[in-house]
Amino acid sequence: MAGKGFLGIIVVGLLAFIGSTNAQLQMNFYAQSCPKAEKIVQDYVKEHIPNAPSLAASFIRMHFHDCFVRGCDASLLLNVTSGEKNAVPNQTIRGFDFIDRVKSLIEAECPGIVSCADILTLIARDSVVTIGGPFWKVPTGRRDGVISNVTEANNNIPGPFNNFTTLLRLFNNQGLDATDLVLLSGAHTIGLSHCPAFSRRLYNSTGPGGVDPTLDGEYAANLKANKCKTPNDNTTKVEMDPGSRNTFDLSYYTLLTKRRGLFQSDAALTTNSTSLVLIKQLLSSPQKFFYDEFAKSMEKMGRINVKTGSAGQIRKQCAFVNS
Ligand code: HEM
Ligand SMILES: *[C@@H]1O[C@H](CO)[C@@H](O)[C@H](O)[C@H]1NC(C)=O
Ligand SMILES: *[C@@H]1O[C@H](CO)[C@@H](O)[C@H](O)[C@H]1NC(C)=O
Ligand SMILES: *[C@@H]1O[C@H](CO)[C@@H](O)[C@H](O)[C@H]1NC(C)=O
Ligand SMILES: *[C@@H]1O[C@H](CO)[C@@H](O)[C@H](O)[C@H]1NC(C)=O
Ligand SMILES: *[C@@H]1O[C@H](CO)[C@@H](O)[C@H](O)[C@H]1NC(C)=O
Ligand SMILES: *[C@@H]1O[C@H](CO)[C@@H](O)[C@H](O)[C@H]1NC(C)=O
Ligand SMILES: CC(=O)N[C@H]1CO[C@H](CO)[C@@H](O)[C@@H]1O
Repeated sequence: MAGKGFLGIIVVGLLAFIGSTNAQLQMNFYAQSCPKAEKIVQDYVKEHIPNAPSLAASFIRMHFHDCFVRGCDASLLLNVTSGEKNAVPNQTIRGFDFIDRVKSLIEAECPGIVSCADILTLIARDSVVTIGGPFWKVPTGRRDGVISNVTEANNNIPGPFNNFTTLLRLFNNQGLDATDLVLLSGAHTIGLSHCPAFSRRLYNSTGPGGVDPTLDGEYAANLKANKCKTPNDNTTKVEMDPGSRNTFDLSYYTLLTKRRGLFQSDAALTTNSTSLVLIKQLLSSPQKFFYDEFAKSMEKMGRINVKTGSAGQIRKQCAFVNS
């Protein structure tokens, strides 16, 4: 009896250990508990993203912002006063309602099983695939966080004015390296920005006419004439990769080498010799090399500080912690 009890304690202890500290993400985590979950996400994305391809950019960016603050735990999705959504970098994020609709479909299939963190991660991957971009593996089993803090978002999410040293520090803080920095920045091959992210390079820098001398002059003049016509324009949308903003290609890196990276943070990637070597390697390799390396970095990003086992919770609604 005593022996059995002792064994029982060990087993329970072991299970608790596996459940809390040592649980890992795994492929198709919901295979038993909600076998249709991943298919529901995929079907919804495949049906709706072709009508709104620009959302793919918003979702991969959301996933990035989520992971950089308290890990990939859907904290970004919480509607709380002074939450991450209020952080400066979040102010232009779109698509929260799309995520809520996917969550509702999954809740109808199997309530309380699938985390918002996994749903966001899957939506980001599937929407990029739907626009013809790279595929990456999404192991699942993330659980949702309960805290969303605007200060933490502002401190951890890199900004468009950051130099290479700062970018690398912020990536290193998340366990990502310079290779990940260069590859993940490649996501700027899709999507849109707004003038405040770069207009100081056009109006308030050290070159003639206030133009940033590290920015191609012709490009700068064009942006001033046709896009950000005043220093305070905060509404005009500007593609980071003009001409192919819905195509996940290598042209972002081509632009970097032509001094046409839009943000100082993009241009910064050419200021470090190791980083520049990688950019050139990407450009001299088939696009498949970029896709394969991008996939590795995305999978790594998707594992940042994930909550698994019994940590966190499975939110019923992505915008609110369970009451
Ligand atoms: C390296 C540091 C990074 C900085 C400083 C940065 C900064 C920015 C800024 C300022 C914008 C424009 C926001 C606006 O004006 O509306 C933007 C957009 C975007 N970022 Fe980044 N970003 C970084 C890394 C990443 C990463 C790692 C990803 C994803 C893997 C990413 C994906 C995107 C996408 C797709 C958009 C376009 C969003 C849309 O069209 O709605 N960025 N980023
Ligand atoms: C959460 O807030 C966003 C905007 O900040 C809004 O679009 C969305 O409807 C809100 N979600 C819920 C469930 O209230
Ligand atoms: C948010 O995070 C900051 C920085 O870690 C901390 O000082 C602050 O107390 C937090 N705010 C809340 C409401 O927890
Ligand atoms: C990068 O930016 C940080 C913060 O603004 C600054 O302290 C540092 O001196 C800069 N580093 C370089 C090499 O310019
Ligand atoms: C121009 O840059 C300086 C220094 O960065 C700053 O103090 C000033 O407010 C900026 N002016 C405008 C119009 O953005
Ligand atoms: C954008 O600019 C307008 C006019 O200059 C200003 O009223 C508004 O507050 C600005 N919005 C933001 C978010 O800064
Ligand atoms: C360039 O980046 C590497 C990481 O790839 C880093 O170790 C090195 O210190 C950086 N060099 C400079 C001058 O920032
Ligand atoms: C999409 C979203 O939630 N955006 C919010 C970003 O933060 C501002 C406040 O700074 C809110 O007004 C936006 O609703």
